[in-house]
Amino acid sequence: MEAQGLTKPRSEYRISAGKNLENTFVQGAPASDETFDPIQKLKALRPLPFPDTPPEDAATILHVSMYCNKSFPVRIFHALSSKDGLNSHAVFFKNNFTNAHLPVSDLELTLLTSLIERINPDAITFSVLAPYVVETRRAVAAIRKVSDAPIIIGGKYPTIVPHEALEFVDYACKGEGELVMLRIQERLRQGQNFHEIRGLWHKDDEGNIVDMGQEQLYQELDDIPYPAIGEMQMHFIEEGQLLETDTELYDDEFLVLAGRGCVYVCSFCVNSLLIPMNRGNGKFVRLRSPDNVIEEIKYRLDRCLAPSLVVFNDEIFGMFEDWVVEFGAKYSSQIGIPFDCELVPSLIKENNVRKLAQAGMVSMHFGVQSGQDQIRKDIMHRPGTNDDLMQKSKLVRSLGIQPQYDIILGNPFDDGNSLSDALGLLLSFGTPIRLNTYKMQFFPHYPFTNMALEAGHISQADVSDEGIERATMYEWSYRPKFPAFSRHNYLENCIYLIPWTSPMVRRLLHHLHEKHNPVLGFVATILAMLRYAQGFKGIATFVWARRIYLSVKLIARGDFSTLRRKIGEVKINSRYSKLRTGRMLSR
Ligand code: B12
Ligand code: SF4
Repeated sequence: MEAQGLTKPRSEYRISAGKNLENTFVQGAPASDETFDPIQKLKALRPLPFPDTPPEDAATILHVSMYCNKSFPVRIFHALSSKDGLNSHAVFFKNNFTNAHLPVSDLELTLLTSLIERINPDAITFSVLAPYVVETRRAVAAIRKVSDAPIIIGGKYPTIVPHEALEFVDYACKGEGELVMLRIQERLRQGQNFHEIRGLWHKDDEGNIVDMGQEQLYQELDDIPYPAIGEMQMHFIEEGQLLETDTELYDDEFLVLAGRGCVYVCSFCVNSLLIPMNRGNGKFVRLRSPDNVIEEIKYRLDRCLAPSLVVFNDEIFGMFEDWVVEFGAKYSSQIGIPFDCELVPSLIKENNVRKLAQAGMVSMHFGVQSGQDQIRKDIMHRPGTNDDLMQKSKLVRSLGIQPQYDIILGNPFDDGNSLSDALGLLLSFGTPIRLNTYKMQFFPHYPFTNMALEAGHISQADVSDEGIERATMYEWSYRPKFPAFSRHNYLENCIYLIPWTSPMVRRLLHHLHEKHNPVLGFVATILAMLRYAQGFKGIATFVWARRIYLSVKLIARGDFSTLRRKIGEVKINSRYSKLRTGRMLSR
């Protein structure tokens, strides 16, 4: 570790966020005379349908999602508030387009504030992740000019630094929010403020921050309503327009969470903070029942126009055998479309994957993250060795599942040797290969960020709200480096090139894996830039050149059914391109 510029033992980088600020806040306590029971309420709301019309004379609540049309929390809260009899609206203020987010324009701010003037909400909530703090501040400042409604923020950003969020909003929710939201709704009905709610931080009359702790982790996930899809009063603002049609209806892939939580604490992931933060707060890993998940999928299938893939976004889908057996049987008999999921390679068990494959799983995210065991273990705090990864990859492919390997580049602890190992490992997985190349992000208080700061790889400016915004909005996926004569830089570009599997490119990559050659490294860099331009920039010439090439190949093979399918996909893609919901443009 010292060789990497790190002096402390591993566990010390994993401090829970805010620990160093202990005792600087006023300790608050939940209201002692509260008779309202949010758990009973949640259970009572569960069987209720989503109402068809807004209620008259009810309190109005507006939920704002920052940069995420798919936002699970905002869709869940819209369902929760509507079922609870409130006049609920959800605004999806901008979407997240990988590496190509669009900044908030003045016109879009006006669309938002005009909508708020029209709706005249009694409370406004925001769901915000760390990359969107700067734009959230702008939106809040604009809203303050047209509305006096209290503003409540939740999501990963305030969960980690609630005190910072209170610089610009009235209330900040630390942790999970369903029970908090039900209490807010009850207080709204009673015309009261939102002080003394467990999990909801605020300032007292002297301006001190009141630490309201965190709500328990809710265990019965089946009680929580499904995210609302295509329901009433959902508004979408993007590219200077306000749409009233839910973009999710047009997406051919839809995301589902069958559970919450993870068993690991990788240093670059939020779970390294959430797990210590939630000690003593209930089980962190929780699953919904298979029946409940299937019901949600049916609800979505009924609404979506051309669904073709279910994507389970859980961090550890398919880990428990009993669950997998029951889910597999029900999914294959009741749902006809394929699915994709994410499972940490160390948790892959042959039996489970076989059952999932039989149920319709066609691909699986497979986190490699680093090419060297020592970096993976000591710096990324992640389980698994290269040998283990090779075995698991073979197993998954032998069961007919396509692994989608994930690797993080831009890791400042990497060097030429570790990147060469990564290239070798990925080449050994063979072809065809799907690879997602992410760029390391430095989210505040994550152990990885603390390590990179201590080793001098990054500065505080990189961890500022603006620094995080820049990096995550425009460099979430790896962008090839140019020029790249150093072995370190061109090897990263070589890794980015792996999905191009023509024999010539493969030979080039194998050669560079073995030997340092800046000239061939330059050639690899140019190819990597072409791949980026074709995938992310969506440059029409590249996209169409590739389409024509594929069509000629399919015609030469006589594979007219695939050709027809691909043409259909292109038609749907272009028809709904404006409405598409922020996913990797490279697909
Ligand atoms: C599923 C997922 C996605 C999905 C859906 C995201 C979403 N907003 O729902 C997709 C694929 C679209 C996605 C995209 C992105 N993601 Co993502 N994603 C996740 C993942 C794996 C699970 C999150 C989730 O949906 N949980 C279930 C829901 C119900 O819980 P929740 O979001 O935590 O919300 C609860 C509380 O936070 C709270 N809450 C939330 N909002 C509010 C609002 C109020 C008013 C209240 C009271 C409470 C409250 O209550 C909710 C319910 O209990 C997390 C990892 C993790 N463990 O959280 C990463 C994670 C959230 N993603 C992350 C990132 C960076 C992104 C992207 C920026 C990537 C990119 N450049 O494209 C985008 C941004 C999208 C956005 N603007 O939200 C980071 C955020 C880092 C940070 N410190 O903020 C995470 C934490 C992963 C990580 N690297 O550590 N993501
Ligand atoms: S295994 Fe995945 S979800 Fe779990 S802590 Fe590591 S990166 Fe996060």
